[in-house]
Amino acid sequence: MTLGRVGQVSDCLFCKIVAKEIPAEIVYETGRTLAFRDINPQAPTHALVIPKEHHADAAALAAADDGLADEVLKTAHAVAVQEGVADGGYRVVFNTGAGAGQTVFHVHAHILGGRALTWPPG
Ligand code: IU
Repeated sequence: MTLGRVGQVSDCLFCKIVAKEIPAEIVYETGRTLAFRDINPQAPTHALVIPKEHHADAAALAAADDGLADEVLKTAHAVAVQEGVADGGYRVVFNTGAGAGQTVFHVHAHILGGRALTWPPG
């Protein structure tokens, strides 16, 4: 990987969204997090919450141990409230590793809501 500006990786798609180099429909932003709509929504509400700083997956984010994981979760809930799905129930999913379906290796929480969500997930 190539390191670009501090905390970002030049060939990472989500770092490019943070840098506003490629467009995304941003729905919420804090100092250290960004939320935007998933381009291939799996529910009426489907947003992704990312830390602006690059961490490959949830394990790497947890290991950073500097409060950033907390901020990602707080943003996730704020997005659910803003989108009107908090009362009806919503799901926060971190696919972690290719075997779990992770395809973009900049950690992201999927926020899914607005329909009945079944268990177990596929
Ligand atoms: P995954 O957990 O890594 O599989 O999720 C990646 C998500 O990123 C997936 O739901 C894509 O639809 C989504 N996404 C996006 O919103 N914008 C993009 O430009 C790309 C992927 I590439």
